[in-house]
Amino acid sequence: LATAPLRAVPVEVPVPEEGFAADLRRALAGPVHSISPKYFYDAEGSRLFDLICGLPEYYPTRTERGILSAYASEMAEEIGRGCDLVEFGAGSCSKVRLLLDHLRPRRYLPIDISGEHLEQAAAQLEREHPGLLVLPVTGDYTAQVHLPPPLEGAPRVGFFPGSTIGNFTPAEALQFLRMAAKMLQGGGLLLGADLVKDPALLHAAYNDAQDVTAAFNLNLLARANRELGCRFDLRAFWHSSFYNAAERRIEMHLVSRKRQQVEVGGAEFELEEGFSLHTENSCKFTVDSLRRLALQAGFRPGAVWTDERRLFSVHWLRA
Ligand code: AVJ
Repeated sequence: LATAPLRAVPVEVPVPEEGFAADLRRALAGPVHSISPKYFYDAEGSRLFDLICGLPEYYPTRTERGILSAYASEMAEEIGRGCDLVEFGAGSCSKVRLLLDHLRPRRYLPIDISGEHLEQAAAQLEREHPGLLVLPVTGDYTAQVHLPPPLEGAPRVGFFPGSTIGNFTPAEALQFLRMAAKMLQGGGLLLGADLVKDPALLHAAYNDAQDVTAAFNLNLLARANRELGCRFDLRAFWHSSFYNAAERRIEMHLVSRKRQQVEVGGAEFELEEGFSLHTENSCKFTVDSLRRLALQAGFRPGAVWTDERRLFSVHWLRA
C-alpha cells in the first residue's frame, strides 16, 4: 500500500522574548512571580552591592576575603601559576586582587553584565598591575559569552567567588557548573560558597539596619522606571527577606503594600495587596553538598578552605 508522501509543514516556533522588559512582564503575569537577580546589576545596583559588601551584618564578603588572603599562596600551589584566569561576575574586580600576586596569571578575563562598571574596574586594576593583561568581557555568563581564544600553554582557571552560585536554582547551578567544567578542561574552578548556619545570622545579613539591602532589592523597580519608562512607586513595595530552612536559602521578595496597577511596556497588571515578586534566592551549602554538586557536574573536587567559624567556604575544583 502506498503511503502519502511526507510533506514539510512550516511550523511557527515561538521564540520567547528576551531582556528585562520581557522577563519583568512574565514575572508579573505569573504563574511564577520570579525574576532573575541578574537584573539587580545596573550601574546603581552594582554600586549598592558594593555598599552591602561593607556592611557590618553582611559577613560573606569579609569572611571570603579573609580566607582568600590567608590561603592565597596555598591556593596558588594547588592551582599552579601562569593560568588564564576567567572571573564570572567580576563586578569591581576586588577579590581577585587578593590572589594576583600569588597566582600570577598570564591573563585575566573578568566577565560582568554591568559593562560600564566593569570597564572602570578593569582599567583601574591594569594601572595597579602593570604587566598583567586584563581583557574585560561585558556579557551575561548565564547565557553565552564569547571569550577570546585560549592562551597556548596556559590552563584556563575560573574564579567564581561571593557564593553567586547560590543565586541559581539547584538545576541551574548544575547546568552552569557543567558548562564551566567543559570550558575549564585541564584547569579548574576556584569557587566561593556560603555555608548553612544559624538562621539569625543569615537573617541579619539580608536585613541590614541601614536598609541598603532593601534599596538594592527595590533598585529592580527603580531600574525599570529608568530604563523601561515604568512608573513604579517604590514606597508602595516593601523589601522582604527571610531564610527558607527547607530549601536552605535566603529569599528576597518585593511585596506590594496595597492593591495597585502597574505597567511594563504597554502591558498592565493588577497587583493585589501582598503580591510578592520573588527577586532572589541565595542558597546556602554544606562543604559536602557543594562537593557533591561539583562532582555531579564533572569536576574533581580538591582542596577546601574555610574560616574558623565555618561561615564560608572556598573550593578548588579540578576540571
Ligand atoms: C551576589 C550572591 C553574593 O546572595 O549574598 C547580597 C547578593 N543579595 N544581599 C548574596 C546579595 C542581597 C549576594 N551575592
